[in-house]
Amino acid sequence: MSALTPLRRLLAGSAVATVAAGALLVGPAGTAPAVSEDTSRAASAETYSASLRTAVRDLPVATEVRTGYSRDLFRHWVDADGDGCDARREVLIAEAEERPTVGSGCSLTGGRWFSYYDGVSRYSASDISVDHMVPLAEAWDSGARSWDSSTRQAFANDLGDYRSLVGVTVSSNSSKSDSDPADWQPGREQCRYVFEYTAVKIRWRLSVDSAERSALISRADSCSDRTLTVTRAR
Ligand SMILES: [Ca+2]
Ligand SMILES: [Ca+2]
Repeated sequence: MSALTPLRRLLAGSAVATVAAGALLVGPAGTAPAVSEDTSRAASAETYSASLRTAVRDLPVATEVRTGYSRDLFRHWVDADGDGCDARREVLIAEAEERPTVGSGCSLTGGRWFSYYDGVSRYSASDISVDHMVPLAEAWDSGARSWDSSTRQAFANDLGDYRSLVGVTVSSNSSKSDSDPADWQPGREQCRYVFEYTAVKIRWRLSVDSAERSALISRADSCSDRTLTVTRAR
């Protein structure tokens, strides 16, 4: 993934982020927000910042409950900004290392993507899955079961933080399935994975189970202790 990707993701998702997260530090074009910006919304956005090792220890611990879960309870791949491209395609376009041609109905032709879970490139959008960093079922277990449907939809289509949705190979996405980091971590870049996973849990105020907490701490303690900053979505 190129170094520009987070900025490109931020810009691509800016309209959604303004609605879902309530605030951005910069305007859609990277400019300072206008003075007239809705200050009540801006004031409601809370930013969390801590070192990775502190952040994993800050995650609230709770018993997880799968009862009642259905993937259908998270409406996903919506086109929130109405530009014809659903959230999945927005991510594919934003993360492409070589931009695909975008045709009618947001069909994607060509392009190149790098899947950091397994370190391989793919040259067709159909070979890339857009993974929910925190799987939908894991989110349900760890807090989303008490959310309303619009919050679950915002989570499942979150373009407001580049870490929430990630384009990876179909095979690595299916090997991950609904697992949390106690049961699955990618074959490479485990530090990046734990950093991004923790950021998404914090962004959505999700809890962890005790095995998950242990796995996150164990991994984080072997990683560079860089600062994790995240804007809360709720
Ligand atoms: Ca769209
Ligand atoms: Ca878990």
